[in-house]
Amino acid sequence: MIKNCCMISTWKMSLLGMKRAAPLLKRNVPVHEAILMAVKTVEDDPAISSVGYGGLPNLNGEVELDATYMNGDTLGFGGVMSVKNIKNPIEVAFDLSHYQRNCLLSDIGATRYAQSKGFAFQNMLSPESKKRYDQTDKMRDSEMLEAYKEHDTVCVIGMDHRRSMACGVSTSGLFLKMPGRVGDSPIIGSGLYADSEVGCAAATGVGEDIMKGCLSFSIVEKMRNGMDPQTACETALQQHLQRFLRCNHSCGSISVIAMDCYGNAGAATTLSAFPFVVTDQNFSTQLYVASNIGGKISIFQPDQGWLNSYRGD
Ligand code: SD4
Repeated sequence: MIKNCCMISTWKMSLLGMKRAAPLLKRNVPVHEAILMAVKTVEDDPAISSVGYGGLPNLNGEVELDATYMNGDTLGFGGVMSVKNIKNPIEVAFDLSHYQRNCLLSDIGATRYAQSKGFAFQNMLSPESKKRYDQTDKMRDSEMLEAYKEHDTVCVIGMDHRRSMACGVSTSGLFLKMPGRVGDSPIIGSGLYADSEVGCAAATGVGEDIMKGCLSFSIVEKMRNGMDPQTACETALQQHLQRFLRCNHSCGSISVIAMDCYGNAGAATTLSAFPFVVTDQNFSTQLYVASNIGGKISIFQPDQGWLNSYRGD
């Protein structure tokens, strides 16, 4: 378990955004500002091929995005699903989290809402994402779709000086997904859950398999019942995998992160390497790796040799 944290996020690709968000928390801004900064930095980076601009195209060659925000004080949440040209879906999700009704919008309804509120639009298909689409065989078995190798959805959990907690998630979902397919990321309880009285959890990987266990809610409930975040992440994932085994169903890759309201953080994964980022209460931001070898999870800080050999984002 990692102690004295104020933010945790998925994948190495979130490092720059987390480094930009840390000084905001140091200046005692509300937690949403730090989360939006971290997620938007990932959404705007064309080199990151699984979130926002330059994300992974669907079967029709369009970048179709999902994003959610959950406020742990009010349990308010907002999300957009299957949106195509919204520049920063996380901003729209945050905006929607202020409403009690009509807060999870899809496709054309979400687009019209974003237009009416003046959010920025752009074509999210970068030259690189188009090239990746053009060069990939589209005839693969859709039942075999996996999370993109070594990078995926950005999930950011934060806690501010008032101990308000929140979580933001943004993704382009599975590469070559069916148009209209929605994964776990915009679904509270599955892709994320936030409760400032307890803590937050978030998930990345194959959304259909994450949703079958409502994994983020499952982790938060385990923390509510007294487990520390590391044990809660490992136990929820392990119980979920055992359940898959009992129905002879293979489970896609899944990684989870969590932080409790005391600033303790944890992570678990089905992968041999799942990098994640932690900002501590001195506002120093560090990369960690969760590793699953034969069902045993270890957490370590990677050295230069590990970083040199890591091929993911
Ligand atoms: C989803 N968990 O849509 C997300 C992200 C993902 O490859 O699958 N990325 O299922």
